[in-house]
Amino acid sequence: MPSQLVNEYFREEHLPHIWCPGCGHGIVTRAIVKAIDNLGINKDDCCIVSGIGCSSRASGYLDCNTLHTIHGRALAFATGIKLANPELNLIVITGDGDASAIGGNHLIHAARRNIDITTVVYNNNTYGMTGGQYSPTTPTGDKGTTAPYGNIDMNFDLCELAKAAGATYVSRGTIFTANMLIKQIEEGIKNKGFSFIEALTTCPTYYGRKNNKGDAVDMMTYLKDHAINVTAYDKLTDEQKAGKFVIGELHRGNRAEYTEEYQKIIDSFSKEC
Ligand SMILES: Cc1ncc(C[n+]2csc(CCOP(=O)(O)OP(=O)(O)O)c2C)c(N)n1
Ligand code: SF4
Repeated sequence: MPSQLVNEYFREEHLPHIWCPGCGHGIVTRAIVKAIDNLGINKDDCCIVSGIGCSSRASGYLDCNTLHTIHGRALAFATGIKLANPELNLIVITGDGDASAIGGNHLIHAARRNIDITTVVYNNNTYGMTGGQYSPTTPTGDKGTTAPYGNIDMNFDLCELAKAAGATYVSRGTIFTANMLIKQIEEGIKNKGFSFIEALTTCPTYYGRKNNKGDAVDMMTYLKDHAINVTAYDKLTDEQKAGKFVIGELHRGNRAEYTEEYQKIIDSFSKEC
């Protein structure tokens, strides 16, 4: 990352970061910083809120208004901040466990309300921070410390979940397609409503090691070889889609945004008084 971006957006006194060599979380964090910078948003007009996990540590490194909250609750905190100060650009940083296990209900309801928050899920298919337990996005059959014989649960498609719950911008990117990920986060920030970006990332230390995925480079190569852009993906047969996953912009909706609807109620009372 250019030193100008590091100087401007990172709290150098909080570095070095805790991430393992080869962890993909730094690439996602860089994409968020680049998106804010490209959009020309003043960092003091941004509020970054995270839960708990390796990914959620990112909020502490960034020199915006930041809150490192409790496991699964980042969206609940972010909702309160956004309602109190609708002018702020709210960005939530969360892991797949944080967002879709303990925080699953908050995710569903933030999407349902279409509140103007951009959520970036660092999906490494595992609970990294606590040692590689399986999460709701661990593929069926894959191993975790809590699934030593293979996970028998069906894994969530987080983008389908966000879309069904009411998000008005949904996209999936990877740490390999880093420039595309920056653009996706930019689009998410620009969308006036709930934006959901699933960033597929890597945990070589736990998920990779437990599932014989090779080293960090092998895991990135896997993302490169199996990701197909949505325009090409839609033309494939079901057989051709097997083993691949779709990336790109997956959904856009057009609904009233929550803080604006809330403001209308406040305004109607002030007229009465
Ligand atoms: C209420 C509560 N339950 C459990 C934990 C333990 N815990 C901390 S981080 C974490 C999982 C984080 O996984 P994920 O959100 O996928 O992020 P990653 O570490 O993989 O980036 C868990 C279970 C906690 N801190 N608080
Ligand atoms: S444990 Fe996994 S997710 Fe956590 S820093 Fe290490 S590689 Fe990244």
